[in-house]
Amino acid sequence: MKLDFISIGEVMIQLNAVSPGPLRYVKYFEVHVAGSEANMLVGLSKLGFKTSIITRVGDDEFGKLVIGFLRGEGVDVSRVKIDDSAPTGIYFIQRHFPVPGESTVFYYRHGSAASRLSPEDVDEEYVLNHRGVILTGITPALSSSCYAAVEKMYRIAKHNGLDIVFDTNIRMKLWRDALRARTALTPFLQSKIVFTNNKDLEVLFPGEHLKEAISKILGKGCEIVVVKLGDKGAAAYDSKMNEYRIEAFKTPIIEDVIGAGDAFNAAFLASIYRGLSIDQALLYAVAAGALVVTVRGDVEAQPSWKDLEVFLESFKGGVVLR
Ligand code: KDG
Repeated sequence: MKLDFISIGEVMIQLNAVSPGPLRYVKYFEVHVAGSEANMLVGLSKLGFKTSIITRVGDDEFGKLVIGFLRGEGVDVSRVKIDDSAPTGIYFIQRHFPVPGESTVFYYRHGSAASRLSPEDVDEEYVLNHRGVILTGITPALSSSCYAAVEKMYRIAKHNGLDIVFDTNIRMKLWRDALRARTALTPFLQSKIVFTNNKDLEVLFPGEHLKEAISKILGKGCEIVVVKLGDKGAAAYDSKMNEYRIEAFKTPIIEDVIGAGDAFNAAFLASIYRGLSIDQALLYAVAAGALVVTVRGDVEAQPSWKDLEVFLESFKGGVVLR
């Protein structure tokens, strides 16, 4: 029996500021395990899918935490390598400053174990044991060997008819240069489902109208493009360029918005692979995103199907929208 989804990427220790404001005044940090690809896999696992990750962690306490945490969330960690010559990456989150309601990430991941991922870590036979691969624009930015590893996974999936899901996830703090990001990531747009946002589309298709950019991605053979609009909700486009829109739920608490996009992706994918419509998938996706912003940490508030139903029920009789 095939597993459902596999991904490749860095899983880090997230040190989330317990109090809002500039980090230099923060006295306490809360420890979480996070990373966009792992977040999506955990989200899918909570929704009943079988997931696996390819990554590297350091031979340190944080590496042990990452492995134990992912295993506990049901992600297969048999392809996580322990590297004794580089540490597990960490990053900090500053909350509600300088923009209330927003969070800022500060990476301490240069030279980390995961930045040494390489094509040797991508075991073809193991990848082929899955139905789909999930890739993001983060891992290719970490190093040239990471780029080559992602490229290998993409090629294996393409040649063997696995579904490819790609989130553009452009982190300019990692790429530094828009042209570098555009050149590196454009080939991955030939995926079955592409998640993106307006900022990333501007990097990938500079100066082009949003709809033109989307139709170019669909023209590459992509079946669904999803544009995440943060607190404005999301829009999706199918291969005939039909548009589906949803507004975001207004949550009474915003602790930390980081990770909401990954929870959104997981719920959207889980719904599509369960055979639900794009409209229904968008509804579950914004619900999952809304839940994640209510807590610190990217994955702790990711929902099960039951949680999604309870959440939606609480909005019945008039969906409260932003
Ligand atoms: O999507 C959330 C991620 O951005 C966060 O957990 C950190 O993976 C991360 C990254 O590379 O920015």
